[in-house]
This record gives sequence, C-alpha cells and structure tokens, in this order.
Amino acid sequence: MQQSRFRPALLLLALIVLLPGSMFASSHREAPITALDRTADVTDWYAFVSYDHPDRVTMILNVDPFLEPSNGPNYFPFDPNVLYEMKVDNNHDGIEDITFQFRFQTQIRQPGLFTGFVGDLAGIPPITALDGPGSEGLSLRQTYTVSMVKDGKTINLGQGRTLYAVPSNVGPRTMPDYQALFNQGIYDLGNGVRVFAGTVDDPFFIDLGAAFDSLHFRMGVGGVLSPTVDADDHNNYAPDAVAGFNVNSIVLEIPTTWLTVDGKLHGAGDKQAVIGTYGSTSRRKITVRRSPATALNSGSWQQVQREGNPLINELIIGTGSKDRFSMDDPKNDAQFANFFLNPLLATVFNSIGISVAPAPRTDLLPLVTYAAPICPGCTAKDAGPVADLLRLNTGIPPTPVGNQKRLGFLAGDVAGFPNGRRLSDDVVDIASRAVAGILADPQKFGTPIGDGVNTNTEGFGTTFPYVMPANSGRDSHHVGPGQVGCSGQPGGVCPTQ
Ligand SMILES: [Ca+2]
Ligand SMILES: [Ca+2]
Ligand SMILES: [Ca+2]
Repeated sequence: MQQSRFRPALLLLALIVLLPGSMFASSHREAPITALDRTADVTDWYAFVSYDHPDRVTMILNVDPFLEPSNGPNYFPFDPNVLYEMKVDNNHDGIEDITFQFRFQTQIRQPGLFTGFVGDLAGIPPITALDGPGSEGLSLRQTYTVSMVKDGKTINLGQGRTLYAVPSNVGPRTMPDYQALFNQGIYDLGNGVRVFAGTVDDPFFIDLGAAFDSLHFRMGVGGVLSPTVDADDHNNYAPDAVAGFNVNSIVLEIPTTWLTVDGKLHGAGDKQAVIGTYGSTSRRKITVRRSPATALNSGSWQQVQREGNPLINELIIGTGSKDRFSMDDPKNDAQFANFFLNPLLATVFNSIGISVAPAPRTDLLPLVTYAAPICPGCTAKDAGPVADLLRLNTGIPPTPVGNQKRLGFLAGDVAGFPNGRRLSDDVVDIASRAVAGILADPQKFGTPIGDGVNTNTEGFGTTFPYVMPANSGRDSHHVGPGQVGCSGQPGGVCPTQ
C-alpha cells in the first residue's frame, strides 16, 4: 500500500503552492469573481433519481455560501437580480435542451419594522405561516417563479400559484415551529413536479480548517483514511467546517420523461437514459445604481458561474482560468481539456508518494464526456464534446436510503457520484481518489484519500426536498474541534490533535 509513504503535511503544502484558491470548499468562494459576488456564487449542484420516485429526477442548486444563521436583521434572501438556472442536455452535444429558470421577487410588508422578521412581539403574532394569518411578522418575504424553456417555448410551471421562499430560521420565539414553515415551502405543482426554495442547512461537509492549516489533519487521518474510518458512512472523525452554516437552496423534482430526448423512460444500458446537467447563475450586463430608487438592470444575461461536476473548478482548473471557466458554456470546455487530461493535482499526489495513473488521463473522460461506466450504451461516436456536465443515468434505479454509500460509485453504489450526485455523496474523498486514478485501476491507484469528515453534521432528508431545515439563529453554533457534536469519537468529541 501507499499509505506508509504518504505524508499529509507535504500534500497540503504542495496544494497551496501549486493550486491557490479554495479548492477544497466544494464551490464555496472558489473563483475570483464569485468570491466578490456572494449571491451569485453556486456552492453545489446535485442531480439524482428521486429516492421514492424512480421515474423522476431531483435537481438541487445551492448558492450563497457560509450563511451565519444569526446574521440579522436582513438574513439572506435570494437575489432578485440573479437568474438561477438548471440546464439539461439530452442529445449529448453538450448544449442544454431544457432549461429551468427561477426568478425571485422581494416584498417588504412592514416597512416600519427594524428587522425583516418579528414574532411574538409588539402585538405581532409568531410567524407560523408563509402567507395569511400567522405571516404578519414575515416582513421581508420572497416569492418566486419557475419556468421551463424547451423547444423555444417558455412554460410557467407555477400554474398561477404564488410560490414563497422559506426564510432563514430566526429562532424559536419568532418562528416557534420552523419545520412547519419549511413544509409549507414544499409545493406540488401537479404532473409529478415539486419545487422548494429557501434557506436551509448547507449539506456540504469538509474539514476546511485542517485542510488550510497546511494539511494539519486530526489523528493523522487526513490524508489517507484507516480502513475503519473509510468504512464508516455515519460518523465524522474530524469537524465539519460547514456545520451550523446555512445556504440558499432551490430544489426541483421533474418527471424523467420531461428530460429524456424522446420523452420516454429508458433502461440503464440505453444511451438515451443518460442526461448531462448543470446549474448556473447569471446577471444582466448593465446595472445602473440610482439610490434611493432601486437599481436598474438591462442588457443581455451574462453567466456569472456554473457547476456540473463538483470540485472541477476547484481541483482541476488553474486559478488563472477559473473565471473564464465560470463564465463560459460547457460545450466550449475543450479549451480546458488539458486540465482534465493531465490534472496538476495528480502530479502533486504523485510527488508525495501516492501512485497516480499516467497522463493522458483518459480514465477521467467519463466525467466530461458521455462514456461508460455512466453511459454503458454510448459508443465512441456518442461521447460528445469535452463538457463539464454532471451526467446522470436515469435508468439506474435509486439505492434505498439505508443502503447508500458515501463513496457512491466507488463503493458499488452506482446510483451515486459520479453517476449524478446525491447530498450524501462524499465528493471530497471521491474526487480526490478519482484524480489519483481509482477509475483507471482501483488496485494500483486506489489509495483511500479523505479528510475524515464522512457525513453532514445535520444529516440528510430522505425524501423531497432532501435538504434539512435551516439552522436556528438564536441557537446558532458551529461544531469545532473538541466540541460535542463532532461525532465518531468517545464521548462524541473530536480530538484537537
Ligand atoms: Ca443538447
Ligand atoms: Ca451542514
Ligand atoms: Ca470526506
């Protein structure tokens, strides 16, 4: 095994020198422009076959990273000036055929209030509803629209209903039953379509603090996991740096037949079962600020960021190209092919003693083209252009919740990343191993690289919308080293050494 020769401290040092930027933070603040444009920052993109509806696909677009739950008075509304989109390619040319668009509108219903949310105070009842009685204290309220663009037509999927985004969880006095508010934000739009938008617990998990203290991992488990830690899908052996933070989430469930090229369901062996997906944010090219009037936005839309596969922009794309990558379309990703086919990170891994597959890394092509094992029905001529799309074989049935593996495809749970991506998929560990070459040869290049954070501290939902309700502002806390809640250790405490 390579384990004895692996030296974690050297790994992080090498990563910092060679790959400046927050490459470990999923897509939290990873590119220069989005580090400055918080609300347009795509943190994570997920697409998977719905656990309880094998004939539907769920897509989740998370934006706006590291939302501190107690940060009033305005908390974290969606940005009415941003166009949020979910895109699906179904004929394997790397160009979207179906787009779902989300736009948000903000109301200030009680302009005399000092904060966006008040309940059980000054004669205002607790906030127990998103609309009508019980919603009086919900001063800052957002509605949104969801549309499908297909064959040149735009269809409003809301069917005349008013859709409300679920606000941040202020605390138990203002919002005594936050779960009920969360549930009210789940909309069944008929025809197998469900939608949710709101502030939620960030489902992403990682030991960010150790990673950036020059790979100062805890218990020595950071670089290469012991068999015990690697086999544990339910406990963390290092603190989850995103624990206790919220994120803004848009979740959409759509019948698979709406997404496939011919409008039919297909078996896993049929290439028409496979779709390519990504999420993006865009802004109008021109903004005129004219306070006290609201800003005036005009011009065409300019994409600010996109995400297909997790960690591509972080782990693979060089910092000098990150903004270009964010703003361009997947169909043009051939310009980044050298990053994919000879990733610098693999060289880094190799420099500290981990065996890596030799370049050109054709084993990574299934992540950026249509190919086996995600698309076993695809021949070489079906590969399409190099494009960073999260590919999903809709013919592979969902794995029951109790049987899902954090290592997804690598652990034989073929309904997980890189076949689509579920919330519980440990993409930090999977992507690191993929870069080393586990897809090429799990025996020669299968070092169990990982950070010791194996799951989301707050857990996962088992049905739509799969995300967990936002963490409470009044009870805001984050799980730090040595604190209770950093699970997996005796007494429920993570070690600090
Ligand atoms: Ca297409
Ligand atoms: Ca979390
Ligand atoms: Ca991990």
